[in-house]
Amino acid sequence: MKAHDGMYIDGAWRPAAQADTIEVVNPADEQVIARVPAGTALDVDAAVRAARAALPAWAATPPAERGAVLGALRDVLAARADEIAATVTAELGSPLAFSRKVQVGLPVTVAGTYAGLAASYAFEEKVAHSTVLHEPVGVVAAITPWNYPLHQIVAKAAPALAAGCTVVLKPAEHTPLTARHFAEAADEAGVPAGVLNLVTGLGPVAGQALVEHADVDMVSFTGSTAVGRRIGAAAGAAVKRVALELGGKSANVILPSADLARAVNVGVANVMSNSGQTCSAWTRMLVHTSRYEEAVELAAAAAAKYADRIGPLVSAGQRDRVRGYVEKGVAEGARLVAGGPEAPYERGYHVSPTVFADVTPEMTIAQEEIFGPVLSVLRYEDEDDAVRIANGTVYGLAGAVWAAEEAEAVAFARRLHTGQVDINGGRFNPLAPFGGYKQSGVGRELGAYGLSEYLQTKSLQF
Ligand code: TXE
Repeated sequence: MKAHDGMYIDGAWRPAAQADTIEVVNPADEQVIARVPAGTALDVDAAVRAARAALPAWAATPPAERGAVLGALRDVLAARADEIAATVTAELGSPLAFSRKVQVGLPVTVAGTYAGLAASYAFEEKVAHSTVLHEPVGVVAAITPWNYPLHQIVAKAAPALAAGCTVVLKPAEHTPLTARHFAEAADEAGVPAGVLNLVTGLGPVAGQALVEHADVDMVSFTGSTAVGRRIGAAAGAAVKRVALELGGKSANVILPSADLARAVNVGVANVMSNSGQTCSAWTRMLVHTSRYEEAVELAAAAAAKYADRIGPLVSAGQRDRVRGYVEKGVAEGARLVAGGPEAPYERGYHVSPTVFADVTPEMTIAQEEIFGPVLSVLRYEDEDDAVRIANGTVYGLAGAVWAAEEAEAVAFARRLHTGQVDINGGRFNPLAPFGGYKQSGVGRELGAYGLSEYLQTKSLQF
């Protein structure tokens, strides 16, 4: 499939109002692979008008019919999985097998869950002598990042469409080509004109215009905490619904009874996956002092195996930012046991898989989101100490606990201030809620929880 040029507004591909473009760069070889329109407030306004005009009919479409359209969308995405995966690899840099299995495979699954949920969700309930209606919030602005370009779009657009909302999507400037595939798939699947619109452009221009548009009812954003804070403030001032999926600094807590080798190996794999560009990555490994050195050795050996398996980071800016953190870790006295700030290859935005030992909780690399293949290993003295360290950041997105007995791990997980905890490795569940405590965000994605974000509640009193 060759996705169309331009922007997708009101069911048609059209040029932007102004001629400016954004370069899309392949991060593996630093070559420009495409140019997409740099949308402005004019394009945003056209897209919001289309979404508003399409809203009444889509909101009134029986939920099972909306589910059927989402099912068709899932099927088109699945049929085009190879082409979309190649596009993700070209603009993000993730290895092709990972793009196919995770970057595309995961959102195909998620789209399928919303095909089912649209049909089964209780949009109308009886509560004693009242009837409660769950109605679509309205026109949704979906602003997405580049790290899982298709998943981030599907995790917003699919529940919004299932709920009966219409959507204006503004994808990250690094990965607009994957977003075009999504819009084309929606078109082919029979999503009616205006129900899903795509505007490409820069965050502070197109993104901001969308957030500030008076006719947008809700903003759903995934990205940095800094931008999320601004979007939350703007939405608050306009009393708009907002959902925010922001950064993380998740702890992987290995209790003394755990299978250490397994916990360390899975933990390292988790951090290196997608070159560390995952908001829920377990970037802090917490190990009891009695097994600390053993864990550090295992982690360093495990990380070295990823040296030629991970892709580059998405951009020169992200690479420089991650290298800056690695340099800061060294400067603040952490012990480098794998990788380091030097570039492993001449071309491409690569960073070596890196492991730091002797990391203390107050160090910058233990507090701030790095968003690269960098693991910090911290030691704890007892369980209370582990809880204090694990909860001792501004974030609360995810985490992991390992113990010989599940019950021991679950008891510990109850003490974590975080939206998701994997017990002894965990397994992805597309129906389970995903989202943050504290500054990791507001609201939840996935499953019925994700759908309910896009609904508002009316009660009929009899
Ligand atoms: O994010 P931005 P960036 C974190 C991660 C990373 C850092 C910076 O730590 O290193 O953020 O990445 C749009 N109004 N995460 O700079 O800028 C932008 O166009 C409206 C965590 O890429 O937040 C893009 O579509 N929109 C994360 C989206 O916001 C604006 C995933 C995200 O970009 C805007 C990505 C504005 N003023 C980065 N400014 C996660 N939670 O998964 C930017 N945008």
